[in-house]
Amino acid sequence: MFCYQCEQTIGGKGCTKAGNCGKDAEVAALQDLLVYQLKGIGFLGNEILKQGKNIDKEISKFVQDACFSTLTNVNFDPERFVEYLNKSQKIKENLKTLLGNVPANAPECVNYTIPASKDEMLKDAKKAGIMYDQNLDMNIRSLRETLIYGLKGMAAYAHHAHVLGFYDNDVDNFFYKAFASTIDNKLSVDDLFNLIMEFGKVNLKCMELLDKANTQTYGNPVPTPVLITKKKGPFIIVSGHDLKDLHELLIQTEGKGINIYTHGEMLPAHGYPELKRFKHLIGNYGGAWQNQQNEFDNIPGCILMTTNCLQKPRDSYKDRIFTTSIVGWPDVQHIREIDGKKDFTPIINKALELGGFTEDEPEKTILVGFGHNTVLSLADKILDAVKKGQIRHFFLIGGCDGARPGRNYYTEIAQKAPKDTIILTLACGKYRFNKLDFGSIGEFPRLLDVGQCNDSYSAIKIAQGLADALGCGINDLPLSLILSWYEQKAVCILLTLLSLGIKNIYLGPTLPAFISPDVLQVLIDKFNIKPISTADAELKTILG
Ligand code: FS2
Ligand code: SF4
Repeated sequence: MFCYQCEQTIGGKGCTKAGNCGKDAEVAALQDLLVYQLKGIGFLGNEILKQGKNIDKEISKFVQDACFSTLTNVNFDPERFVEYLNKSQKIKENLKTLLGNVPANAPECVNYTIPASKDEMLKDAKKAGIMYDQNLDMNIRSLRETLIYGLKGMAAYAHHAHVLGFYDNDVDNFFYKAFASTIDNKLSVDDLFNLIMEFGKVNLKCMELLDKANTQTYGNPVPTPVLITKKKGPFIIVSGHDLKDLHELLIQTEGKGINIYTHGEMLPAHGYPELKRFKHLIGNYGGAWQNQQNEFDNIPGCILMTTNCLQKPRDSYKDRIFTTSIVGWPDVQHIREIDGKKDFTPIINKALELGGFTEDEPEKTILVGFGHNTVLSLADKILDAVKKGQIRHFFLIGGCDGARPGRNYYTEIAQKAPKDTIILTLACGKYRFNKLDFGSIGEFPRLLDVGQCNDSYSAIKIAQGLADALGCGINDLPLSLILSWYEQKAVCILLTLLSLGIKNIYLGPTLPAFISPDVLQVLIDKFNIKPISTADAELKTILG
């Protein structure tokens, strides 16, 4: 196997025997073959779109869900990948029929046929590996892989919008064009770079679509205190990013005496009016994803994983963790959607059987709910505070959390940011500091939780809104972006920020292994992107 798509890739170079994430060589091979199939589907879809024909939404949904399934910490179940691979072949055949004649010079993946058995699939997967073509120019490989990882992130956002009934043709169609481009040997380094910038803009549309889907379905998030301590009684912890799964579970558990806790990236759900009205959405449990094995150990309740980030479940809780949607782990109970409905009865019964926590802990809360609607409704007051010198600077400290020790940098920079600065945060990296007391500046809390990584659109909208009000560009705002990355959603967000011309981003804890030295130099030259150093040095550079 060879995989270098995430930040914890072994030795900062690539996972070759097994993934640090828990992905084994078999699943890695099946994922490679699935991406190979998506490239073939991309070629056919792109040719169909060039003919002016439409592609069925269900096919686009499959492309995006299959792509999402290969994102880090989502699906580790080989049998589910065999299902995706078999379905991908049917879709290829459908697209060939829709296209009519397949061009004679079509790449090999277009005419490849998935074999009948998993063993044969595993043999074929070798030619689908990232490093299979040893002669490929390293910059071309770097840009192709960057585009594919961006697509994996965008697939996650598109998936969440689709489940709420929101689609965008430009977003759906771009998947075909982009996958086709990754097998087009005519494209130069410059062509691929331009395509990646185009991708960034399309991803902005996708994030806007998801924002619309979430806020039109559940209302605009509002500032909300969230309990972070335990309450007596049976419970289910809901992790991942999918608001619809959480909503459905809240409906099915109402009146049953079960408390629902959010976990990880589900924390911002407490701010949505249509979710917070459920009284049994009781609080938030634990910290960021990489602590789950300790935090779920032997708990007297259940866990529902709606998306990434899943780690290998310990035996002590394997019987009480459930997956749904794209997520999977072999031998872990999976709740499927049947005829548009999910039946959560097995997890509900298990939570009642386990009995839950036996006593209440003394209460503590944190505050969430500072999406673009709330923050921009305060824009006049914020700008007034800036003009009066009460707010000197804004820091957006956001992105993924992870296990590397170097990530303490993010805690340190938040703690050392002077008292006349505001910290905006989003995604699971916030758990490094979101339980600390930062105080307030007048009526504004100094720490504003904008939402999930899926809400990066909100942060862009806030920055744009403040820039418009001040009559300047985003790069001229007293704002610094200090980002942490781990998986491929962070890749797509970074590409969107770059496509908007945003400069001087600090990125850590390490730089992606799939970015070649030449590509990195272009990013430095064009965007002045900087690897993080130390909190003290950064604060000195930023604040002077
Ligand atoms: Fe965090 Fe993990 Fe949100 Fe990422 S929960 S690192 O995949 O999606 O951010
Ligand atoms: Fe390694 Fe990350 Fe790939 Fe897992 S997803 S195999 S940790 S590079």
